[in-house]
Amino acid sequence: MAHIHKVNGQDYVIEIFEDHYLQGWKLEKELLSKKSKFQQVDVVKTKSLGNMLLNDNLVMTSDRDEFAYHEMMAHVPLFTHPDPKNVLIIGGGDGGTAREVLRHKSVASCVMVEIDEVVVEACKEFIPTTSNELDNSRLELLIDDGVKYVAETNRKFDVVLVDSTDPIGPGAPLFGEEFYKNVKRLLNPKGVVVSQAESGWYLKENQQSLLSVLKNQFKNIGLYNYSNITYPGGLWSFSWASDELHPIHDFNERRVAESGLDFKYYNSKLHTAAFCLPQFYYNSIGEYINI
Ligand code: SPD
Repeated sequence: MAHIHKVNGQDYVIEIFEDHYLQGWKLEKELLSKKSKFQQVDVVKTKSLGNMLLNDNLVMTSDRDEFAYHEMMAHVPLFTHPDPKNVLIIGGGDGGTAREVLRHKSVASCVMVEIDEVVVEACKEFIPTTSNELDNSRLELLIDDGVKYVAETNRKFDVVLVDSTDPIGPGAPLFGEEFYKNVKRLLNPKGVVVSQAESGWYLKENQQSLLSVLKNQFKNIGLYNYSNITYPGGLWSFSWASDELHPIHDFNERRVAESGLDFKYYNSKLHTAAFCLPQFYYNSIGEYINI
């Protein structure tokens, strides 16, 4: 069951974050509540943000602002890599990241490894905004453990996107050393891995730990930010790690215009600007990054 709280006679779906912060949205309807093998999965309809997916009572995506996260996760690496053909998504069961990846014509194949089938089915039924490309013929959707997949596969990828939950439950190993050693092994020489990297407002220790893991494996390390409504603190981050590719020096903004794609959040100016961080970020994670 989602956490529902009554205020002034109205029901709100709430997220209690790390025992010290609570945020909520006026509830219109509970659409699904299911305990999977891995986590509690809920979909609710809210008044202001449309349908919303929560895993273990933490908001994962909402109709209203999902585009910001998924566009920034996919297009920054895909417009930097000179010719991204093979993409791997770890997690991403709502389908939003795959949807954005598949808009790139160069992408011949996208493998997505999601551990929880209940999340995929829930989004297919109730969140078509994100899940509408999950049946695309260029997408190979595997219901499997991403940690195991990267340890065992011999396939090679140009871009790996780690679209994980928070580092608790099934998401925890996706922030660890072993996982990234394997990711590095399956990247092509110009390969890049972009990961959801939590927030510098409330979760700086998570960012420090993820970036120190990446710094042990890769040469070019960076963090870039975007703003959203649903995640605690509003300002959220992605990490960048690659041995060869630099997200600013290797970015050719003409490719964005030439792609003919239109966006709701991403654009070529933001691509570069997103890597400029507030000073408190540099104070916290400056020692791990060189972009
Ligand atoms: N605190 C929420 C962080 C969740 C990040 N991943 C969301 C998945 C969206 N595709």
